[in-house]
Amino acid sequence: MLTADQIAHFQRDGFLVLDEVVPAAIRDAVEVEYAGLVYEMAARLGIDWRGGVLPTLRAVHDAGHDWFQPLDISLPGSRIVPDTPFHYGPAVHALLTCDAILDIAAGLLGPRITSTPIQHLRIKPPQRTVAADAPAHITRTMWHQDRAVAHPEADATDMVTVWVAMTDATEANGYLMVRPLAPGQPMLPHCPLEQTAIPDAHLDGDPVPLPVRAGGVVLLDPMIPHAARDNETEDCRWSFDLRYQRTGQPTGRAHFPDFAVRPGPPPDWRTVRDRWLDARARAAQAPHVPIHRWTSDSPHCA
Ligand SMILES: O=C(O)CCC(=O)C(=O)O
Ligand SMILES: [Fe+2]
Repeated sequence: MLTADQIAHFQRDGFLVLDEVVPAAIRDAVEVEYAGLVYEMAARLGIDWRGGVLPTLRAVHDAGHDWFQPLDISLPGSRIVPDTPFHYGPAVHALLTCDAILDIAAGLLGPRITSTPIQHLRIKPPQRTVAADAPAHITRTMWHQDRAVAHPEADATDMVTVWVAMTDATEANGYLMVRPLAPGQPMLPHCPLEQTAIPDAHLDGDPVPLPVRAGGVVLLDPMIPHAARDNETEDCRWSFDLRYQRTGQPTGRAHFPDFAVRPGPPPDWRTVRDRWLDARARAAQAPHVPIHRWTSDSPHCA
């Protein structure tokens, strides 16, 4: 539950860092669920268990296996086919619907809250091991506003990003950074660069680093510019980014499923997983839906 001071801080600054939010039991269950997925990948490649989910994943990654999409908790923005992999399991669902997070979201959004489909796993291996064409979610993150990566129909949606640290986020492994939120912060131009990102000329103020310990969360206003540098360590940095919004407003990704989480009870995890499976089957039959509104012929992108 947020205090009145924390809510005021978030409303003024557009971010808030909170340590010790997600109970260890919920994080442990997520780790066990991911261990199952990663061991299966490793076994298929003839790689032994390396003493933990992240070291084993590291070996899978070093072997050149394409591991990100099968572990991500949503479908991709690229073309979806009938067997595009993704992961939605009971431990992930327990994380998305845990009271510790929903109480925080309720403090900012009120009592009727929906879990949006704009959510990702981010496991970032050491940058020196990441190929130039690797998916954006496993490498550094360029400056952007979250509002800008949803469709414009959601531009007035009351939404908060909840970034959950599964490992400590440090300077060395690429913690989140924000730029100060201007009063009435407008949407900044984004360009389809290496990632969809704000050109440097449109960024103001010094980056503010947001270190947080495993189990903590970073809350972000949809308009705050944020980024993360390379993971310069030899270990993986692990987080999830989740998003919640007022129920009834557009999510900005209508071709993916959302579900109400408050007032409870939320649907069972299998119901949510099945909605993702249905969305995948539909998307595979339909014309591709681009998730970005930005084109490179804008004058900002020259
Ligand atoms: O973890 C990262 O590198 C970026 C996360 C992010 O952009 C988000 O959660 O909205
Ligand atoms: Fe973001």
